[in-house]
Amino acid sequence: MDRRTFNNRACVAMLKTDFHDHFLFRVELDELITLATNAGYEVVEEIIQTRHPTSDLLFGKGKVEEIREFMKFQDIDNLIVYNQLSSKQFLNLARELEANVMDRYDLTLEIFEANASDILSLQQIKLAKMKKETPLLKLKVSEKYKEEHPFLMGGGEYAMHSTLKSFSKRESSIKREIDRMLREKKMQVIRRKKEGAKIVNIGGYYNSGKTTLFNKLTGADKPVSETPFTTLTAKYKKWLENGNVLFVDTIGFVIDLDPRLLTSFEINLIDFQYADLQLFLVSANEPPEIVALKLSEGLKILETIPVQGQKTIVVLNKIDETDEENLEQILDVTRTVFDSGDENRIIPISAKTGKNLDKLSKHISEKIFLQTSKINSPY
Ligand SMILES: Nc1nc2c(ncn2[C@@H]2O[C@H](COP(=O)(O)OP(=O)(O)OP(=O)(O)O)[C@@H](O)[C@H]2O)c(=O)[nH]1
Ligand SMILES: [Mg+2]
Repeated sequence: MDRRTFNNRACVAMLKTDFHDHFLFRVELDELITLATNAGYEVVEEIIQTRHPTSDLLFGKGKVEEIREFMKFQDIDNLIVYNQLSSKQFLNLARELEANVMDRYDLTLEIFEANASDILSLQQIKLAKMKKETPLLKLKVSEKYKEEHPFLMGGGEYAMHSTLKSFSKRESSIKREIDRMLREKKMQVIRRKKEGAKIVNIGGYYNSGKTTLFNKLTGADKPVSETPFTTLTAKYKKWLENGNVLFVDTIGFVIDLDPRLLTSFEINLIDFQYADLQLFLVSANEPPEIVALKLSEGLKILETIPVQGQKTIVVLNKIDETDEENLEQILDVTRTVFDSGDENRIIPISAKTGKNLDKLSKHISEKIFLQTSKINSPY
């Protein structure tokens, strides 16, 4: 479709395939709305259809017609879809609606792009976008080919093919550059570890206060904000209490994390893989069922990263914004979800006020140095 300018009014839409889901979809859709709003969209309407997906449009044909009418009438230019769209679905929806269509992955990349400042993040975003565009281009080429010249290729198709070729060339050169940076980063981390440094990774949901905690523990002054994905690039800094320990502040997780994000941002996994200890942050100023969901999903993601059996401490942050009763319930659900058999691996804190940071520090020390002495000890 032509590249006209779009306004910032948006519909968010979800195809709900689980007929019995009365809770999760709401959390997921709310998170999508938060992300969209933070990306600068004015979310005007949400549309949910419960059915099996269609291969052409994801939603049913009638529903798409309804969405089209609504968007036209309300002067809405953007459709943000929760579900992952295939190239075919994306192209068909964009044509049917004559609108800017994106899925959650595109939206996340858009936010990443707005926040990225370093070369590596920008290269990773560029590559992720190219990977996404290649199948679309291919689809367009094959459609045009079938439609116009069943036997011969016309000039337009040659142009498309040459675009594809130069696209894949650029893709490979960016990939090589990223690989080089990846190797460099790995070597740097390995060198630090050889020199005796212990690494503590601060992971968890976006906006859970990872950077606030990192700043408190290391004396750093990294930017902190309510905007999702404020932190895209990890930073290593010495612990104020013990210079042999390095903390890493990493990129945030989202619920139902798109696996493509994990592979595209491979460099971020290094911080998890080489850490001696994982701190996993979840905001405790939310209802217990949300905390439970975020925690179980987050721990599942951690399991997909081939970390080398390090210990995890679950840090329930922002307790200055929760009352005692809510915190008790949160502790209960956390114990159920994170059944480590060790009470000291669940620590409620406030990174902002500093509450319980001494307790957290004590357990960090114990966990890192105890682990090491066990490994070194012949007994
Ligand atoms: N009330 C309260 N707010 C906090 C606390 N810790 C962090 N915040 C606030 O939560 C927001 C997000 O904090 P960040 O430290 O940027 O969170 P993050 O996890 O690094 O976020 P991303 O980098 O976007 O993934 C900011 O507005 C902080 O001021 C806390 O203990 N209590
Ligand atoms: Mg951050």
